[in-house]
Amino acid sequence: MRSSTLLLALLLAGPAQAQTRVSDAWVRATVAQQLGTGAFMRITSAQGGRLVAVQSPVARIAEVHEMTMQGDVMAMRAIESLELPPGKPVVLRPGGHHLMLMGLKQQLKAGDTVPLTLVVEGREGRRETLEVKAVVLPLGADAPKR
Ligand SMILES: [Cu+2]
Repeated sequence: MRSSTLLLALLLAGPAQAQTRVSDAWVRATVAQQLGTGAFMRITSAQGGRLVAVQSPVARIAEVHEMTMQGDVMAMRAIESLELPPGKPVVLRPGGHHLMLMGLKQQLKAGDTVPLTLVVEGREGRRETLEVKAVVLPLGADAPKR
């Protein structure tokens, strides 16, 4: 009994738990001198959680953004966290929730790969770190063709 409890604890604590999955990650290409762009993807959290932090080596600042109406104008703003309901994919896409990369250190060209680190806080406050490789798609891209 005791050893199986320990084993379960190790399994739950191990890096292989991967309760959250990211797919179809992409970043919109930039032109020279452009300082910000969006990153988009599908996130599925098996047990539910919240996306609480984002980082990328290509950007000085990375935030989770939502779109809101301010009068007649669509605007975006940073949010503290993004709710990930259990088992239900959350799609980040142009015009909706997205990750904002700001203070870009380099131009992002179509075909490049951008590393992103996502931190998801699960129930009981346990944090999961996801390393994501996002492909850079051309400026006019809307979503990856599958
Ligand atoms: Cu934004």
